This record gives sequence, structure tokens and C-alpha cells, in this order.
Amino acid sequence: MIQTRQWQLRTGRLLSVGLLVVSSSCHNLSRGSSSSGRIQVIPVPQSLVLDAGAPFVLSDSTRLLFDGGAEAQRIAESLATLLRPSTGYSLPVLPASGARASSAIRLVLHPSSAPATDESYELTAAPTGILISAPQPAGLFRGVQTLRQLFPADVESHIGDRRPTWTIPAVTIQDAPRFAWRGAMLDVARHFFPVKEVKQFIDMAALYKLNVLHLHLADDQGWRIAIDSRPRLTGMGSSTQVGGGEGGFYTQAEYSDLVRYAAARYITVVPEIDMPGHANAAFIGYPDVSCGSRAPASYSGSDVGWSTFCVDSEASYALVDDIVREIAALTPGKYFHVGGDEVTILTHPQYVKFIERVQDIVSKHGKQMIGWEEITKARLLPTTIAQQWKSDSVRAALQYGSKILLSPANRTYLDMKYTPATELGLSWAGYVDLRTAYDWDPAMYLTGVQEKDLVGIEAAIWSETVRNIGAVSYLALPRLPALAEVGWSAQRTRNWDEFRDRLSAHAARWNYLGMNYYRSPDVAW
Ligand code: TNX
Repeated sequence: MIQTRQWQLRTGRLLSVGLLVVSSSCHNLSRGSSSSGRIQVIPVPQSLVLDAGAPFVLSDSTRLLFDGGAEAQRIAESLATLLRPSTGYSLPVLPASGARASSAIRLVLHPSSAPATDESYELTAAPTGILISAPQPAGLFRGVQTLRQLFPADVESHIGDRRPTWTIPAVTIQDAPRFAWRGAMLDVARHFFPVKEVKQFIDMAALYKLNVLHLHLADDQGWRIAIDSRPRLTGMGSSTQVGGGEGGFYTQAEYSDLVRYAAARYITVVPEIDMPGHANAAFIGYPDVSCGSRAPASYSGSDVGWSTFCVDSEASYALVDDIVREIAALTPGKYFHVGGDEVTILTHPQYVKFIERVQDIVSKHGKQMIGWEEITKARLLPTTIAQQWKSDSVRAALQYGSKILLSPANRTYLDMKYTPATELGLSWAGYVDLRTAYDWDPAMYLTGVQEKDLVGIEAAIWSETVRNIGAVSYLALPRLPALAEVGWSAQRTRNWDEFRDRLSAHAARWNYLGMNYYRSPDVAW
């Protein structure tokens, strides 16, 4: 069969070479030529060296061995949960100490001597087994996602007792993320997405090593999380969405369930309550805090910029305090996102006063503030993060020692149409085709903003036109994997032609996972 092999040169450049390799163990299980045993991992690892030896062969005698306590065990169990339904093998999960196995996948937590991040890992494949080792559980989990992609796409199936002979070429992978923050934002306010659908979105993010789920939990159209001390937020503010319809909200138990589901995949949930603008849904139940030009009533349109908290009213800050306190208590992550975008009806001093007060409230409840780039008008704490989306105004964050998260709409907004013909989505920032999402370097995006100033990048799906997970998926695939690689992989390892070649194998996975996707004409699917 034909395999494409990649060698990493000492310079770090990836070389792709198609060559004929006779492999007796490659069965006819792969679907189509594109997934036939080639290494098509996304995001591309920092270093991948193919060894000369024989491949690893998964079989009924393979055992999953863990070394590193309960979390390593849990990650091993999650690998077993992936492999058992697609193979029919028993794949027992056992502590490594004392276990004997002629064929093993070992997951080992151990402190690293090399400088490493929480998400670094090493993976080696040899005839006797696979070893994934990492200094932290997050790295083990990321390494397992690489292993998942080294298996054929059929690994995503639940076909049962197929008892395949899957091989993984002898390889050594050393990997670590370029950026600490690789996020995906989902707007659950313009349209509400039930817990089950958000979990599907988390699954998609986890496969591509993203580590932040930013939930846009409130906007003019809907309030989507229960606040016990302020029951009218959801009681009156959650019952519609763009275009009308039911809306909805998460109970605190449901939100906590999402937080746990994400955490099990080493994804941090960042909750956003957009304020002082984009807050009409809060004013329906609490009209005393509204200074909007319209009387508070439910809103199912898509205009922006018309609602605002009353910045001179103490009642506003009391409400914000209750909201931040309750959400902070439910959120183990370090961050609380306050929005802060598109406020057109406050004066500059009014806006600044509000953001600085809210920054204090967020700190008081033990979180670091994040806000859209407009917050750089205020005096920021060095721990605050400014999220760029439309201009270079975010550079003002640097004077406070604050870091920048890049979400340029013309690269990372997945609610932008792919082309003029895309049915879903908007186009105010232009069309974002696959290459536009992939082919850029965050460190070069803004003059005067260097790599060290960035925490990372985040993709965003605003949901004015997006009604369900099928639509989310269509907009996210294949651009989300492209952005995942922009955020994870070193710039020197990235190459557009090579990326779209690797990507072609992923559609077979998405089909098994029931994930809708756009057949970008740039890819030979
Ligand atoms: C701009 S991005 C917005 C959102 C919209 C989005 C639509 C940002 C901070 N504000 O309110 O939903 O454009 O693409």
C-alpha cells in the first residue's frame, strides 16, 4: 500500500514524502486512500520522527497500563472507552506496576527534566507497545488524542466486534503547545444550546487539543444561567432567542455538569456575562438597573449597542456582584469574562467607571477579568486579559502589563460565511474560508504585539444565524481544526498544503461522530 511518511529534519521543517511501503498488517479497514495508514495528526506535533523498526500492532492481548494514580487511570479508561466499541477487544486497564504484557499501551505521569508545559507529552510507538508520558495529566490526555488520530478513522466507530489489525508505525513524537490558551467560544445567548449539544461541541474541541470553552451566557436576547439570588434573570430573561422561539437556560447543576465534562477533557470553562451593553435580558426582571433607551422588554432581533446598565446606580453593582459571586463559585477556572463590547450609549468616563468597578468585583471573587478589546479604555490590572476582535485598539492593554487574547474576526470568527454562497452565517468581517482561518501567524497579526504579549487565540461562534449543533458543526468543521493548529503548533511546523492533505482524512472521523462539516473545495475529501 502507499503511505506518505513525514520526517522532521533537524531544522524542524517537515518533509512529506510519498513512498511505497509493503505492510502486511494494513488491513482493508481504512475508508478510502486518504486514511490509509498515513500520519495525519492535527494539530501537527512539534516533532515527529519515524523510526526504522516494525510497527505496533493493536490486538486482543493489548493491555492499557497506567502509572500515576487516579487521573492517569481515568485517562486510560477513557482510551479504553474509545477502543473497545470499535475493536471488540477487552483491553483491560491495569496499574503498570507488576503488570506483564507482551503488548501494552502505557500511560505514565512523571516529572519532566526538560522545560515543559502542563500539556506537553511524549509518545513513542514500537512493536512491544505505545508509551505516552507526560509531566501532568493534561499532557497525558493530549497525548491520547494524538494516539486516537494515529489509529485509522474507524477508531471512532461503534461497529463492535470487528477485531481489526490496526498498526501504528514506529515513531517518536515530542509535543507541546505554542500557546497556553486555545479557545472556542460558543454564543448560547442568541440561540440557546442544550447541555447535550454543548457537550458535542466540547468533544470536537477536545479532539483537536483546545483547552478553553468560552460560553457567552447572556446577551440582549437571553439570560442563560440560573442565579439563585436573582431568580428573575432566568425567570423573565431566558424565554426567547433571535427570531423568537423557546430560548432556555442552564440550571446551576447543568452548568456544573458542563464544567466537569470539560474539565475531564482538560478544558477550562470561561463564563461570559456581557456588560454594560448586550444586557437587555437582565433588565426585563431587574428594570431598575437599566439605562437603555428602550423600555426593557424581551428582544428577539439582532441589533447591537442599544442596551446598557445604569453606571451611576449602586443597584447595578449589587446585581453584578451577585452574578459574579455565584458564577465564580461554580467555576473552577481562573477567569471571568465581562464582555464590555459595543457600548454606544455611554460616555467614555461612564464606560471606564463601570469596567473598573466590575474589575474590582471580579477580583474580589477571586477571578481574573477578561473582556473584549474595548475594555482597554479602562485602567486594567496586569492579570486582566483583553480579547482582540476587530482592531488594534487592544494594544493599549500592554501599557498595563495585561496580556492579549487574539480573536480577529476576519480569521477566527466561525460565524462568518465561508463564501458568499454559504447559507448560514454573517459576513461583516468578510468571508473566512479554510485557508484564511489557517494561513496566518498570531505573532505577526498586530504590529507592536509580539508572541510574548499573547496568551493565545480563540475561535468564536456567534449564534444569530446558528440554531443547533448541526449548524455549529458545519461552521466549525473544518475551520476549528485549522485554528487549533494555529494555536498549538509551532509556526515552523505549519504548512497550508501539508495541512489540507492531513485534514482530508478527518472527514471519515466526523462522519462516524455524526458531525456535520463543510466540504471545503481546498481539500480532497
Ligand atoms: C460582534 S464580537 C459582536 C457580537 C456579534 C458578532 C457577530 C463582539 C465582541 N461583538 O455581539 O454577535 O459580532 O459576528
